[in-house]
Amino acid sequence: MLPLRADDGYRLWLRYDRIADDSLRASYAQAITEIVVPAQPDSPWFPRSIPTARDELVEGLRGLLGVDVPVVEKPTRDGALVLGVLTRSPELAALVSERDSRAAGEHGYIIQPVVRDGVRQTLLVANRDIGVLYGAFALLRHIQTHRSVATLAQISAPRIHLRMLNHWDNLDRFIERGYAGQSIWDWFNLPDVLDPRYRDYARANASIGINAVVLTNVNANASVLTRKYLEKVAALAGVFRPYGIRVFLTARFSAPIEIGGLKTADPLDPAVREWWQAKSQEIYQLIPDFGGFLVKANSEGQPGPQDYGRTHADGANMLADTILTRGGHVLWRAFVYSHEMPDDRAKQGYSEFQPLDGEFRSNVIVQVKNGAIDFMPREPFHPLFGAMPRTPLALELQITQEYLGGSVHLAYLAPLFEEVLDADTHTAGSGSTVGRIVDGSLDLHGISAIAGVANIGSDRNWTGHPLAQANWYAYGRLAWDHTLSSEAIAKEWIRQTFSNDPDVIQPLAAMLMESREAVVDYSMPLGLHHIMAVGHHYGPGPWVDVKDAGRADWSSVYYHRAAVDGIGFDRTARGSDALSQYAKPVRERWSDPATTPDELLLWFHHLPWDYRMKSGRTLWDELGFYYQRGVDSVRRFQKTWGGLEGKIDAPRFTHVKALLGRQEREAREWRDACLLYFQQFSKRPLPEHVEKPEYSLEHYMSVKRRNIPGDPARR
Ligand code: GCW
Repeated sequence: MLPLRADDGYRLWLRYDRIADDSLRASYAQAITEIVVPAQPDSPWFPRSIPTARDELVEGLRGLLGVDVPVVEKPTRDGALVLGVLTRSPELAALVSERDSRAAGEHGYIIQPVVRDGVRQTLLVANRDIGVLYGAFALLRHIQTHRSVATLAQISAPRIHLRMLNHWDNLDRFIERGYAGQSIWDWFNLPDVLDPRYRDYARANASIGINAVVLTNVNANASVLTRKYLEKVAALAGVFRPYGIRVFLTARFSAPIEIGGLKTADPLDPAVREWWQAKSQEIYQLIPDFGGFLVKANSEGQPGPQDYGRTHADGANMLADTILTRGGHVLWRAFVYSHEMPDDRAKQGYSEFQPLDGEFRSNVIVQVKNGAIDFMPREPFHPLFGAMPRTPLALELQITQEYLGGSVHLAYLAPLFEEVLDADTHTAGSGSTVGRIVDGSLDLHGISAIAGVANIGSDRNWTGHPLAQANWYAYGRLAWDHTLSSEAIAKEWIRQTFSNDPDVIQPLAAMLMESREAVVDYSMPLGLHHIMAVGHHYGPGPWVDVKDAGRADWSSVYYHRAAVDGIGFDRTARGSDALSQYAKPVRERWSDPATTPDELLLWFHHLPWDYRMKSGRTLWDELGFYYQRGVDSVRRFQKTWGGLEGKIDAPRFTHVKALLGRQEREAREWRDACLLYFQQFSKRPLPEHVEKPEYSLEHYMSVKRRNIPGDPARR
């Protein structure tokens, strides 16, 4: 066998390398002999989406099949692949049943074999142009993953309207919590120079159905709203448009003061309203399909309506009014908490937002993180889900691994995303899952949104860790259809990104599927949370206290509450009573340690060190068991990966191997540092099965990590 071609990862899952199996290649070549693009006027909403689909198919098939499939205007022979938009082609519409066309919805697609005038053809059609592009990518995926031509027929439609990426990118190209280089937005050279990466980024997103991107950090800089920057934004929007991607910006609430010269940013002040009105108009002149604003207000020092005694609804509605008639949306974040509040941080988002249900304009979406604290390796679902039925809620997930080892540690996040989407809130009876709340089907909302904080940067392979590309991919696939399984997505991704060889797919998928749980095990098992190093958040820091952190709710001791009597945060009625924010069946189940799942135990309960776990072990021994299990898992990943040598190209093989080596070392550090720290309180020997720590607690506590990527304080 020839050595595999080196791959630098730039092509992501869109590699389109030639299929080696001759008969398989021939079966596809026979199924698609020509691409038919009927002469049709361009769509004003998705200009050039059809030619883009055509080009993608021609390029993709050239790579996969090694043939140049001709493009024609009318079907001439068996195997014609006919592209078209049903609303503009009565002839094609007549071939598709009304039911199928409805099932494809506004942005989905239909791939359907037909025989017309004795010619065997495949329709690739949609109700809007963008659906044809999505269908083209689906067809290429079908071929890339070596699925049979017999199963080509499919109908698919996204369940959520706005499938967004949130970039936490600053105008100086620093990415907050970014671990894969600098921002890919080269603001200095925009709008004159359009880096080819912009198009490749748009292609990758369109291939998985992402249709909205917020270009800038939620810790916002008002400058992006100045004319000079808006022209740069417009240039990016122009590149993205054929790919069906709308651009959003973060709006700094104090912008009227900072760039508008006003004295106030009070949302009820007429001058402020006028300023935003004019600003929105200016934006729409430059970017007619501008998506809207994402706002972080009165959170972690950001300005907001509360600075003027107004509510979040006052602020959101004022902005929403300025873009309503243009079809724009305001995504208003519910990630708010204050250290001046004596209340449990986990309760504050709910307390502030739940009473505002029903007060938001129709084009406001409240964006809620998956959990009530902050993207921990595991959190119970946020209690706001299901608690604001009159308000569309967007689910905010974090693709970048702020608390899961940056782009050093392997953590395939689809199981985390799936766990949240499938969580049953019981707010409107059983089956009230987060997924059904977010997609709008439970409360019948006309608009729905999901957001993922991007892990994309200027690194050649986009995401730093070669396997972290899977998180971008899986996020997009779940945003399209949250009922897909994370394992199926992993396999699909592996087939496209590495190989269709079952000896690669099986072991690699198994390793991906276990990887997030491994990180939970060696860093924050059994519901422990927020015990990482302060500031950059990389590595263990269970000892971080208010002196180190500057405020209690940024410390670790606030969350784990380890003491001689036990460990864990009591959120029952005896403690902070955060459980009162959940629906009764959930509250009851989680109020009793005996019925709380082990994975969430210390999130909700403070328990003695010798508390008897379901396994029969004491809590202290169980903690040791989990920390050790996490380390063991990483060692198993190293073995699995080692077994793939020769089946994965050398550059990517070597890169991942090196990263796994480092992850194993750092998993041990997490285990040793945490167990030694907690042992001060448990005063019990380390359980037998746990390896002896390499260093003393003092050593781990003295480790200073500097210049960690993504740390805003580093700059
Ligand atoms: O997770 C925390 C991060 C901050 C981030 C904030 C937020 C953008 O540490 O860096 O700020 O959440 O989501 O607003």
